[in-house]
Amino acid sequence: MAGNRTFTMIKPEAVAAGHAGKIIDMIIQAGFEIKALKLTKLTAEQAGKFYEVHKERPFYQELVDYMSSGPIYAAILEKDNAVADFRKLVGATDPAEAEEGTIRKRFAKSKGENAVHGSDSDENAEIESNFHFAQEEVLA
Ligand code: IDP
Ligand code: MG
Repeated sequence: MAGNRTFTMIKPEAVAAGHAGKIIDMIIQAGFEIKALKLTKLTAEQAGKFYEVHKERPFYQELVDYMSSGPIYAAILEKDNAVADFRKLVGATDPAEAEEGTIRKRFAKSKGENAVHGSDSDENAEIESNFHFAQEEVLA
């Protein structure tokens, strides 16, 4: 992926609240190009696998229940320096600590229900993209 793509999900509470369109607009206005996009709903098993790295954390079960509680959007985004620039646009995990102008500052409800996911490395962006998308669903 050469460092120019990242993976995101618009999480269940943000979709349920009708914020998906506004969040996608913020992403596009920030200079990201959408290379793949789908509306889907994770099973508890899929959510558990996606967040397996957090298995030992105390909030793991809560996170799995939450992420499988309703529809999400999954997307692959392209931009120079995509992973770092998108984390900047997303803001801190806890919206109380997120900067003005970030997606989480504007839309997150809590540290758990925090509106969006953003990959934390090029390697994980690729793994997470492949988790959600088949090759033919992704633009070149
Ligand atoms: P990140 O999404 O900012 O990278 P991570 O530490 O990777 O944050 O945590 C993954 C997700 O787990 C968070 O986005 C959030 O939904 C949930 N989470 C993280 N910390 C807590 C917590 O203390 N309580 C409840 N949920 C949490
Ligand atoms: Mg993370």
